[in-house]
Amino acid sequence: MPVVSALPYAFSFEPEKTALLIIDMQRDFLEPGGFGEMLGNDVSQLRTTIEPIREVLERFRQQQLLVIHTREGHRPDLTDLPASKRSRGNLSCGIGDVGPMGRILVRGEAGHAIIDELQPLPNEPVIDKPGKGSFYATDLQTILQNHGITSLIVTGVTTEVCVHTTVREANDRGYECLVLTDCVASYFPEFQRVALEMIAAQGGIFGWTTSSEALITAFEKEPS
Ligand code: TIU
Repeated sequence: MPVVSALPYAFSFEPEKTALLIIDMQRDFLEPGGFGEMLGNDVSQLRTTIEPIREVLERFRQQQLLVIHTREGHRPDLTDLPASKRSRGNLSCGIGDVGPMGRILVRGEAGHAIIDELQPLPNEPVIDKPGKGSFYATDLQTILQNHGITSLIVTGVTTEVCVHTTVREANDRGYECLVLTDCVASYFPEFQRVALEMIAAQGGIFGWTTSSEALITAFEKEPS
């Protein structure tokens, strides 16, 4: 069984019971003109995650392990968009409005798509989620159960929002989560640091953290 050097202590996992979760690597969060920028953020800060995620993704594909992508977004008729989420932020161009990459955070629009660098393969499930957590109002848990998954390698954006919400949801459902520190990013450096510390604090209250390099080293020592 691969063992990864991690915080708060070593993380052991059975590769065939482990899925790679890539959260919301969408143009709306990583490219100018999308939801992230409409919220006032410098979206270029998240792009450091692309290359390390691509390397981990390559390992999972080579070993034919389960890879799951998520996208945050809403139905074109916005019937799954709570009024509270739509009005939050008093944005002049908010969810459902037309921006430079099409309607903001709406399924099927250019901005909603996963970035070119991390395009899913046809055999990789894509979870469309209306909220920040990947379990809320989705079939993620059913898919994980059907594949016998007990551990998740967690990557994507943003660390303190959709990554944290998902890790908390997963932890309460009994999944062991390892968050890759260089494969998650925040628009706020301070939140990145603290959000990662919060996961591994108190003996791993939500899970474990480590680098993509440490995970790849563990795979190389003990390929599945
Ligand atoms: N705003 C922000 O940091 N994040 C989100 O709205 N969604 C995700 O984190 N995917």
